[in-house]
Amino acid sequence: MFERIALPYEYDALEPYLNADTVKTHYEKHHKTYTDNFNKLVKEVPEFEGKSAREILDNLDKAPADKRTGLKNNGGGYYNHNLYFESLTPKGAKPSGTLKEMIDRDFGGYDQMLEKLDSAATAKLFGSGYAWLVSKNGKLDVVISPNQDLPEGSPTLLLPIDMWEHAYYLKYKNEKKEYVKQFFTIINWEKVAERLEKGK
Ligand code: MN3
Repeated sequence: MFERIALPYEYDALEPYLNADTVKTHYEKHHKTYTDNFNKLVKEVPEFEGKSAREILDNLDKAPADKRTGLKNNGGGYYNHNLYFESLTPKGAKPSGTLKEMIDRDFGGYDQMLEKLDSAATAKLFGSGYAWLVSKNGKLDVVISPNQDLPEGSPTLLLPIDMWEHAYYLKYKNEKKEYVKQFFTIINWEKVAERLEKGK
């Protein structure tokens, strides 16, 4: 059974950047639905018994053809939302240590990285999906993925920005850029650094 992470903060802890209603609906409705559907589908594919969500998502070609889309959408929804909710904290700070050094080396600085994430999230991505900070072969990069897809090429996923309207619309309406700007203030960079260190 795949389970949602327990939220590491209260629903209203990210106010005023993300309001309680948004966090609660996102976690209790959207994330729960993806998780329930993923569990139902995995049960029907014996090959995936005992596999991690990431292993399943990286091996969708081993699933029966009629189950692939469902597994991709709901498995991605399950996996990406665990990453997303765990990436946030009311005590947002700035990156430090090795992560900071890599940001400076690969983007030219923290602000330049945020600019890249912002333009990926608000300009490059069209429709629902994610902008991501990822690492591959020891290098950081910013990429996008549509729907609940994982980024192509199976990189280490460091930070997802959920750009589905359900992630921000209750508070920000069509002000995508404002959502992204506020999102930057509640990122748990320690968690991001931990993912970098652990690798995939
Ligand atoms: Mn979402």
